[in-house]
Amino acid sequence: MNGEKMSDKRSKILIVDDTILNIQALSETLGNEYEVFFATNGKDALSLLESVVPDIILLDIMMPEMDGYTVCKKIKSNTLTSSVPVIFITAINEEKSESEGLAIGAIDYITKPFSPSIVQARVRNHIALKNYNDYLKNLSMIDGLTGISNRRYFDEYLNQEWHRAIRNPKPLSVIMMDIDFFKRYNDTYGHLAGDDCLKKVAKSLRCSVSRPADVVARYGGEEFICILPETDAEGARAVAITIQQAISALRIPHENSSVSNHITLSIGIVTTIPSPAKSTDALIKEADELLYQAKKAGRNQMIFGASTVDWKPVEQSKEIFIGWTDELLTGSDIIDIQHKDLISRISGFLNGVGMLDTTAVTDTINFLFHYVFEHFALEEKLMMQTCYPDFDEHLEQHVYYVRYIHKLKKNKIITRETINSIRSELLVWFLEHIAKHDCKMAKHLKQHLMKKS
Ligand code: GH3
Ligand code: MG
Ligand code: MG
Repeated sequence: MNGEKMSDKRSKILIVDDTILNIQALSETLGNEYEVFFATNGKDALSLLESVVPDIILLDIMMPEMDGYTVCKKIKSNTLTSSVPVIFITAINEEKSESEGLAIGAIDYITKPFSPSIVQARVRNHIALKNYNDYLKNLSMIDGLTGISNRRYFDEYLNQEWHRAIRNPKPLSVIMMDIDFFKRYNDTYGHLAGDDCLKKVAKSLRCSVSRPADVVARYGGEEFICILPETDAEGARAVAITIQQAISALRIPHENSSVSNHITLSIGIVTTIPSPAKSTDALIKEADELLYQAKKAGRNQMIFGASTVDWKPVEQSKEIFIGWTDELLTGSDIIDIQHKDLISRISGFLNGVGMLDTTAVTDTINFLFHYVFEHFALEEKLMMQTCYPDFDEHLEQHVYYVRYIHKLKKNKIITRETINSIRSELLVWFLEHIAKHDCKMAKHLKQHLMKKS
């Protein structure tokens, strides 16, 4: 668990104010005791928060473009920053403004001109309270027997890393593990020995993951789980092999195991690129199913997921067949025709890309992106005309893809990475989008037509 001791380092404060003089005055008041960060507008503050999570935020209300209330709402709705206390520090000395500020999640409200000693005291109290809350939260997130993170912590951490990966697309891997024939172990050596074995396994797992962001947790009785953020299938495979070797090296005798004379694990591994169309529940379910397959196939082995993305450079990979299947039919002719056409063009392009020169590749990609935008526009028009109730949700997905494409297009030179991205992220997302969201939309369109006729 990433729990730093409370007194190890200076607490961090973020000051957000459009008046430099205010920032200066607050920095002088607090700079000795804390590490101070600042931003002069809401947008900069939010982008700073993507890399630094402070212990407290002092937030002005009246700022051009984005006011303090909006900034506060965004901070509170982001899982990475929702627990950071926000204090409004403002010239608006009105009851209504204060109660609104507190209602959207601020912990305190200080009016300007402020008294330095009162600001110091309030900030100190709120940080102490936050540290204590964090401490209690950490306690409730550690497994009592093994001392590693528990399932609660894992669920929260997975959720956090999942959303981080959606904002900044990167693969994420999960390894699910279960001790083989552990009931027999208890029956043979007793429950206390069983507990001791679980502790040894947990310690060994913890030593097998090396990156600071990797987390190992006890998921249930003799079941463990590991999350590897920013890790592709190759990386996850390497970690799983290290784990299996480490457990084997423990040489914990298990004379009644049918697969070995010492303790072994069965393992399920999934790698995915998180997107709004997918869910953490589905990811865990898949890992669990793979683990079950490993058990069925004889235990003491690892099985990888089918959705595991092939992350190798395009030149090394086999021909990819991404064809149309009738499962993708939405029931709306015009949309189906475009989907079929798009998929066949993208698939044809990806398979033939090795034979094209740079200009042809660039032209084709630009054409395809343009086609996708046109197609989205058509869907959006149909949804609007028919008052589709889930329009917002659908539009959000389109916006996500459009942003992603714009990001790809920013690189003027098409690289192998761009092609890989299209192949392993964008296309996979499109197929999921069609299967889930477009089919739902088409159903609505059909009902709408029937009502009209
Ligand atoms: P499989 O290879 O199919 O996983 O078989 P298994 O025996 O490991 O699985 P099963 O689910 O049948 O049994 C799990 C056992 O793990 C039963 C339970 O007594 C034991 N167990 C679960 N939690 C603890 C614990 O905290 N301490 C001890 N000593 N044993 C535990
Ligand atoms: Mg078991
Ligand atoms: Mg769509």
